Amino acid sequence: MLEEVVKKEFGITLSESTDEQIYHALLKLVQQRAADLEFTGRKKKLYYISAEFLIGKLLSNNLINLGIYEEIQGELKKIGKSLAFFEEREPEPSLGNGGLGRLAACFLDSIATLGLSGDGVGLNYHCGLFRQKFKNNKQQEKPNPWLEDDSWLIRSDRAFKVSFGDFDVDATMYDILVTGYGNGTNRLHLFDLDTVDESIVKKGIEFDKKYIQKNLTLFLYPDDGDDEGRLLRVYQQYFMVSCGAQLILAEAKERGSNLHDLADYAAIQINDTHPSMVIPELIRLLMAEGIGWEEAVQIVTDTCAYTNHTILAEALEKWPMTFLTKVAPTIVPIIKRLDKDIRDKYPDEEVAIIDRDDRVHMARMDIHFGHSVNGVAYLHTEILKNNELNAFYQLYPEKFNNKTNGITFRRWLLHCNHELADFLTETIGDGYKKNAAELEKLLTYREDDRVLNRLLEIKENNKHRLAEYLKETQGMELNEDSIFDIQVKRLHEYKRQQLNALYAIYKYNEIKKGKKPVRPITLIFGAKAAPAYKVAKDIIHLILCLQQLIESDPEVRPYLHVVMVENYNVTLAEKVIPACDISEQISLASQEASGTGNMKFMLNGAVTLGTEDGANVEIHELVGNDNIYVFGEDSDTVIARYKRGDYRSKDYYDWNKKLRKCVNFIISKKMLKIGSRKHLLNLYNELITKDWFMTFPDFDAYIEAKEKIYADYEDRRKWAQKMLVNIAKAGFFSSDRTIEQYNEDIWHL
Ligand code: 26V
Repeated sequence: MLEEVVKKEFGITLSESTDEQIYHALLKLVQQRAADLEFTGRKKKLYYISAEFLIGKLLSNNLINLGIYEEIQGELKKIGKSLAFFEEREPEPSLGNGGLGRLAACFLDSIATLGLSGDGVGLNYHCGLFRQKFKNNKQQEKPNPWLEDDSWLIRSDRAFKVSFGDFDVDATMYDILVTGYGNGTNRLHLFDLDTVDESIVKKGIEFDKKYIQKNLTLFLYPDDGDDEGRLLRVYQQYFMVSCGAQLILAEAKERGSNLHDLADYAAIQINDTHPSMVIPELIRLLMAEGIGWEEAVQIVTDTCAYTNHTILAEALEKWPMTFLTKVAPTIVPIIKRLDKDIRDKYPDEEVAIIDRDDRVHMARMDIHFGHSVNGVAYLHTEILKNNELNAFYQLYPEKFNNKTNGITFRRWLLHCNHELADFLTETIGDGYKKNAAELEKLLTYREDDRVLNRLLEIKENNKHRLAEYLKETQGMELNEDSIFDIQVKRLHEYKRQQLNALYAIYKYNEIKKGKKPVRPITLIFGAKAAPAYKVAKDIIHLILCLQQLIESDPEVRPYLHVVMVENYNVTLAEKVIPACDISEQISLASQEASGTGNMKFMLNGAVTLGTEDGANVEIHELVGNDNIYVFGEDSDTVIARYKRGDYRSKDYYDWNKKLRKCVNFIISKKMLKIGSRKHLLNLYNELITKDWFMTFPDFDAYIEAKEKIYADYEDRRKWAQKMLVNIAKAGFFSSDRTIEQYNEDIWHL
């Protein structure tokens, strides 16, 4: 198959080809095959508009989806090459920060797999999320360019003009083909400017934020640290939605729409508030086509739907009107008129679009002028309805619905865990690949020692693979006989990596006292902190200092190992997740909207140690009490305490000696010898004076839960049964299920 491509492209045989020629041929082959399978002739199309698509590497997934993985592997083997070599060579497009972006990528896979016509709409960042380096136990950020001459991007001939306040730009649209598993192909449209200039990057990831023509799509959005960065984000957002809206209208017309009937031709899913300006932009464009105000507003409302991904107040975007006036003056009168309409109808200040400080509340605009509002897990949607968005729920109960997140099993099982996938196929047939609910067939093997032993063996093999990989790439020495207890996700206080770090301190002290664990424990962390998020960086510092301390302590090191992997990204996740014994999902109850890592771990046979938060609640319900370890205060307790506003971490610190000892350790002599006084002291003070995400109240329960799960791990047969139940029950978390529900309830494709 590849043989023909190199012949056509280079006029040579495969064995004569260089690695670069083979890589080029692989991309070409996939793109030709995928293009042949494009969905055409459909009336209605979904546009999933999102500032982030954390797609990860695409080669293997595309080969799997196109059903040619084995064949290509064989063809390469014949000439003495491995597919793995080319997988490693492919740069990762890290076009997202975390969960929200990765979800968008899983959704694109499922949309195509289900045979639905739906495209992604986003931005072509030249540098994805920064590459993380550790130096002196601190995080450093480096640019992460991913574009090469040979890449998945295809330059399209669509071009759009976008008018900002002070100048116009000409946008170019690039496409990435999105293959479905055994089905057709959609597209991910990424907009860009030809004038973007990678040479303006200075030290680290700093760059001149003023010169929009040169920097607009240079980076995945920079953090909210300064006003210039925030303004650039608004430029990015308006650029994305203006291009997107023009594309949507042009394509709808091409499919036969007269725009009055736009909602019969297009569904737009707004992924969090980053694309919210698409609402006023579409209204503007429809009015420019001669449609009146009221009708234009109704058309847009019927077409758009909004997904909320977080209840964290700082993530609910509110843009100063001054920003919008500078960036997108043509939509300002529209936003003002929408605000006036709402104020005339509902006198409640809480639901107004523009507040008294002249800030535009993007989520409020989405809820009023979209027909659907969804949360991303059962608990999250309930919290939105009853708390955060209650005023809106009162107005529009019919708009609110839940869509529990999911993950694509193609990437998170078939691709990342070949051995498990093959064993499942041998055991229950391969129906589960298309219909994830069939994983439940595994339950009949609950008492089958051969199956249970094989699950343990596969886990061991995956631990071995991870150990080899980390040794080779990061110089780490993992003990493969230890328990792999893993917490990988963005660094955020609400996710409470600091709680896990306090446990490491606790265990360290116990071992020092002579209380050695039955089996060695390896606590694995992986996390990037937003560059301007100080406390998050202090927590990374703490973990890295603990790593160094324990590494150099021969008394403790044989029993406890703390490792923080560098530059945790999708590619690393694909190696870490299959190797996990214990999946740490320990966010403060009520704060993690859903989580999707929890689902990936479960599917790969890890057992969850978690709070009753996000989708953990649903995991708990599915696997039952015997197959998950749940601890900590519940969301009602936490929400009530936030409402009362009477949490004082110092009280817990004063009362709880065990806790106090661990917290004090952060600024102990041993630690200050290794780490920075400033950062460790900051973190210590943060915890005893604020601890906004309430780690202290859950401390004792967490330690108890950890000890219990480690003890239970020793009954290997029972543990294997827990693994089996987790895998068997993971079917619900296939993003195919999630997408079917979006389509059924919201999109109606
Ligand atoms: C906020 C910000 C603010 C600073 C600049 C960068 C930035 C980027 C993204 C966001 C919004 C983050 C929202 C988010 O990722 N939510 C996650 O969504 C997942 C998919 O629904 C869900 O599983 C996670 O629980 C939720 O935290």
